[in-house]
Amino acid sequence: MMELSPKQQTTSLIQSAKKILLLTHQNPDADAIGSVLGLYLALKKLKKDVEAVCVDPIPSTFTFLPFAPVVKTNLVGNREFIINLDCSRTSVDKLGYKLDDHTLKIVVMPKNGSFKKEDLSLSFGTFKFDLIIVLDTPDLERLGGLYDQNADIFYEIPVINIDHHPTNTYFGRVNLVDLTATSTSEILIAITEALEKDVKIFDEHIATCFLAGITGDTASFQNTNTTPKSLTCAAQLLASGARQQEIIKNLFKTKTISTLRLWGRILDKIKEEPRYRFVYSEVTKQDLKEAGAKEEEISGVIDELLRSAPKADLVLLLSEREKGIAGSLRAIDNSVDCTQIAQSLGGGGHQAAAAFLVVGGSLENVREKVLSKIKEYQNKRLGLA
Ligand SMILES: [Mn+2]
Repeated sequence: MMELSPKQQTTSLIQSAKKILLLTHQNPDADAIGSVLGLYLALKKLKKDVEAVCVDPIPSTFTFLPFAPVVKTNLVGNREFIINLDCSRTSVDKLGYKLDDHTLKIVVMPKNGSFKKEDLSLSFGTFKFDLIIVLDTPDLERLGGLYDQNADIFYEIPVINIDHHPTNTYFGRVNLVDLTATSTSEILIAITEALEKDVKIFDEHIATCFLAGITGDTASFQNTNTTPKSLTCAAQLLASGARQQEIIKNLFKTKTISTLRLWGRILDKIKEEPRYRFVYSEVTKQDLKEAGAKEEEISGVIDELLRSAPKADLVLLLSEREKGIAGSLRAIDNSVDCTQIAQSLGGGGHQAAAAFLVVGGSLENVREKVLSKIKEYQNKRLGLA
């Protein structure tokens, strides 16, 4: 028998599963949310029990997506814990429980004789889920603690890993990783079609979710990762009723006053490194506070404005976050590989767009380190020195 391809394995695992858990990465982007919601809706049409979890709440830019509130921020009660009491020698007269500080005391009164410690045993019930699908997530750490807190379910339940990041670690039992796809949403179109046998699945909501993912990851078909296939996929989604204008409006055209204020600050701080052909800017916690903006409002500025900097091969945006100093890199010139710089700083991503997070260290220190990494990279690439 021929071995099944990852795509065939994915559809057959989905077909036989009853309760499916969908997960995506922390700090979710349009593709993370679009792929989770699109697949959630598709699986619902197949009458599956589905839960969707992302540790961070959906940024307000994406809450227009259909059924956005179904995505929860935590995973609760994935397995029963069972306390067994052997009653073959002693029978139970009364049973009660009380909560004593943080200890649950289960109180059993025997009918005759007494219970022994050996009569007691502990076990686990079955898992609430029989399949986990991780979307748009290069490694399990990017689930932001969901893996650490629930490691047992990742060992016992089959995991399907669907992604397009070149840094993917192939952590799944099935790994449907397509580096040529613009987005995870694009990969899911073929999966949804394969599942669409007896039941019609595609509708305007699912098409809208997947098109939002493709639109987000290609910056509305501007990025160098835009392929003929992605345009064909987008055409197909539009034909299925995807609400493209609504996507564009929410992803790119709707800005709150706080976002505009914040972007003003970032644009005001642009610095040029003409010799090394890059521009950069930064945003501090103070900027956020004074603009009345949230961390999630930072991200769009690099794609929408900084990338238009002339005579630059790449752009960098540093931001002071709760967790550390975050950096985003974008290639303006096709031959720049942002992953190389991001990886040297502990991050990852794609050729055209990559990111990293430096924990510990002031903005000044991190800036100095990052700038020297970029200069080193450009030195080699352009043969300066
Ligand atoms: Mn993606």
